[in-house]
Amino acid sequence: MTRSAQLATPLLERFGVLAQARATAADALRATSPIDGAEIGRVAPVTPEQAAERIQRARAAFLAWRTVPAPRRGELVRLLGEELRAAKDDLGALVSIETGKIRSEGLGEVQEMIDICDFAVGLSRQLYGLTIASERPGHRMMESWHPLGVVGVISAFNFPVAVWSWNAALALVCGNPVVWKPSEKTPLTALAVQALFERAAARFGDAPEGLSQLLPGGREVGELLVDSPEVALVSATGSTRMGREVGPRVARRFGRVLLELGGNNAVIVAPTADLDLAVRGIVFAAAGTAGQRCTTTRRLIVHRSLADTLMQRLQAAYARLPVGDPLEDGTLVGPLVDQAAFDAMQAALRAAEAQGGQVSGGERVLAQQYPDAWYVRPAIVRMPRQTDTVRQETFAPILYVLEYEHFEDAIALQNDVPQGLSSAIFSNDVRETEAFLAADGSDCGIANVNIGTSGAEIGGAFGGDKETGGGRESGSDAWKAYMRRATNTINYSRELPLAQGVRFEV
Ligand code: UN1
Repeated sequence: MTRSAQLATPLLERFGVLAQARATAADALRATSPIDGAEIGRVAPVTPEQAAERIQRARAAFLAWRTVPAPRRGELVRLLGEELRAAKDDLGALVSIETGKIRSEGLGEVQEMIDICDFAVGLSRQLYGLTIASERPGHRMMESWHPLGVVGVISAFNFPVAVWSWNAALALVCGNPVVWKPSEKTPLTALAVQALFERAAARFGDAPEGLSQLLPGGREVGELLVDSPEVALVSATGSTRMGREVGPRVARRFGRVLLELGGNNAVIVAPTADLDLAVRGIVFAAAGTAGQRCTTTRRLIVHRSLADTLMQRLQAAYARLPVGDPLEDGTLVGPLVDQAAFDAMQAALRAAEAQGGQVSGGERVLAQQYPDAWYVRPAIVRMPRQTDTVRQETFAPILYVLEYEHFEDAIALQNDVPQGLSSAIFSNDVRETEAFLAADGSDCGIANVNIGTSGAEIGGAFGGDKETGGGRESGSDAWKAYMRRATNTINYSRELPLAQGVRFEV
């Protein structure tokens, strides 16, 4: 048995999913660890019939769950949070093994799940509607928020479990069951999370059967979820290409979508920036998670006067970055998820070079030790301008560096990409930072000052506009996407005045 399989096996055993992770079917999904490329499990995909049946089961659960008082629904999410706390080390380790994240980021992902559970428990007592002044005497208006229906979740490999939790914790307190199609690259962490959910449901006692359903499988399974009229909301995280297909398909049946697609996140470094902060913020956001977050910093827009100094400092920091086994203490950059990710990175670097870029780093490392895994030195590429390649999202640690002279040009460059997820400015000039945050500043769903683009907390709404898809998950009032709104007008008078002064008397 390889090392990654050796480490994964006892974890799967503790979650009680080892048998499910040892499927023998010819079409089983193969989970491999990016750490060494070795197989760590096989999971049987659902057949179309099973998928339809699980969606039906969720639908049946909805009919019961929607009438359970929201604070009681919150109790189930509280128990889920407890299970996650108890399993944090094991689940964090499994996330690291299945995705190649460093230990601290695997644990951080589970912490993010715990945080959203806590948030959702509080929210379960705060699903407020408004009362609204009526124009008619003896009338009152209000709005009520009701459970929506089955929520379908399609998640990506890079946050294999946190994305489910942002959706599931809110959906559950909002009165909705969840049907989850995890990335086919990460079926094992999905099995583990489903097992934790079932433990929480068993402790809860009278939760309707089928509140959380797992649909392991490939694209066809995702399509079933997208096309099912029983699925009221499809929350999909992944590439813009995927979103372009999912959005219209769900719209065709008048379903609701929540899309979390690509990002092409930039950091602006202005002349007054605290460079120590900027260097730390940029290195974590650009090279951390091996560049495989949707919030990863992919572009650096630096004032001309600082460009050489900042480049030197970044290059020195990059040279010290420990790349290697993500389970080892001290490693900061783990592997890319697979060879396809490596090939895409190399293709982007060659294209950037052809467009005038000066590349440093980006080469494969540790190939002798791990012939089937894909470790790279994070790359910095100084670009003469924002070319086609820079405007695309490549899911790898490539930081393109662009220079600016006037502040307005920095904002224009920042916004001149198709994506609109996250952005940041390092500056101590309040005029600049406020301009960056203003209506005609950054056009992203996330705009930060003096911190990097990645690592958002769950308390805010998470998501972005343009090709990022427009969805918002997690904190603030993102819960509203998971409920349907009813406007109620109540007449407590003995008259029947019509709105807008219309007269209609027989
Ligand atoms: C993602 O990469 O899909 O802000 C989500 C962050 C994390 C979430 C990333 N909280 O980087």
